[in-house]
Amino acid sequence: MRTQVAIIGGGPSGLLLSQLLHRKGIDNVVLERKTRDYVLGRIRAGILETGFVDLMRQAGVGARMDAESFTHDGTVIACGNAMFDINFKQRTGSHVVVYGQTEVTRDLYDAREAMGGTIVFNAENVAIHDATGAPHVTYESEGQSHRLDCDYVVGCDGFHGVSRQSIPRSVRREYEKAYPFGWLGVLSQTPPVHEELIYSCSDRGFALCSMRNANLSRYYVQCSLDDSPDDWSDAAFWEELKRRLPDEIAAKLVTGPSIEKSIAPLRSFVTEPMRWGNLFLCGDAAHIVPPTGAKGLNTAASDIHYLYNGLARFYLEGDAQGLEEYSAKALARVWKAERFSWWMTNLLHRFPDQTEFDLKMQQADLAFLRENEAAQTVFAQNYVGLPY
Ligand code: RFL
Ligand code: PHB
Repeated sequence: MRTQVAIIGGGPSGLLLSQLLHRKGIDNVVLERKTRDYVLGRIRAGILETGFVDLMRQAGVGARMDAESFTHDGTVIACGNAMFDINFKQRTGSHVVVYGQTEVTRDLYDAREAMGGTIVFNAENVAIHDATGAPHVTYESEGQSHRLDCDYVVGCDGFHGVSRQSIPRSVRREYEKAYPFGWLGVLSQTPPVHEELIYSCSDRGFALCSMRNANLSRYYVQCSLDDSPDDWSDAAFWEELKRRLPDEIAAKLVTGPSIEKSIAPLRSFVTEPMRWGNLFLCGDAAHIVPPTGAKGLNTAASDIHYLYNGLARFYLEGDAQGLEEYSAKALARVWKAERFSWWMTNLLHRFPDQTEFDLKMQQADLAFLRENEAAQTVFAQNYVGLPY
């Protein structure tokens, strides 16, 4: 088999790139290790920047998102019983959109199917060969070995994928920070406790109130890395969440059975460069942020924006400059999202080895954010997403 662009990974990054390229007449094949249902079963991001929303529309998959998503003009920061609002619209003229990653991925799969795009599910033992020459990808599917020749390989295979590992250690530089806690997340068929998201810090640790729609809520509490979801009954989760929220919010919280419960460790990670020969990395394959600030999926989308435009320029105009600039442009934006996510994580979580001084610094940082309009503008600019 031969294609122009071989895309490894059928998560949101791979599917979005595949859909955008196909609409420009650029042939591509997506190789996904799991099944469609497995990918759609992962409950992850919920907040989209307007840059992401525009890309979905460019990809011709904006209709359901435009009809069913919710615009959020601000967010609440709580600390103990004190709360304040950061108004994105007032500070930046922009907003974010609440629409789950599951829905984004479902819309992309539906669109790929409708256009007759090639997605190989259950692709096993994917390997990239000759990335700096004439590349090809080998894989196994239904017990048979396959070879896919291509001009370019794009690694959209997430943090645990093979693409990043295919770049020699001597070329790759990795930057990493692991945090000493995780997030326990619960999805429940209950109305959200508040119209906006609430990021809450308390003496017992961080909590987040988020949502998917009028009757679907997503909540998180900071937890120990030693915890497993089975250690947390629904009752224990709701009790702990309430204790970490301002009293007036806890009193309004509607609880119900969890329909999903999982723990995600928190990590900051960047690999450089994001291109090696004819292999490009996008999304979680190249970088991870802690979820505080909702930047993971949105940073994947900005990678796709740069790479899609680079590939389109190359195939349609014969100009490789966009591809030459891809790694530097993508990384410049990635590092700013890394900084914001790291800062927000440090601001709102309890750290096991935190000193009295560290606590005072957090409190001063929060007080400054509450009182200072310029600080709120900086927060809002980062949260709604820096320009592409
Ligand atoms: P994904 O979604 O991990 O998809 C990678 C795909 O590649 C496949 N794969 C392979 N396929 C073939 N061969 C191999 N060897 C392969 N290895 C892996 C996998 O099966 C998978 O289908 O990466 P992608 O597409 O780059 O998308 C990134 C996003 O999923 C991620 O950044 C976000 O979910 C992060 N994130 C959030 N981001 C936001 O922008 N806003 C949020 O509100 C937000 N909340 C979150 C999050 C991530 C979370 N967790 C669990 C990590 C909340 C949580 C709890
Ligand atoms: C979510 O709704 O899953 C979500 C929202 C905001 C975040 C992280 C996760 O910062």
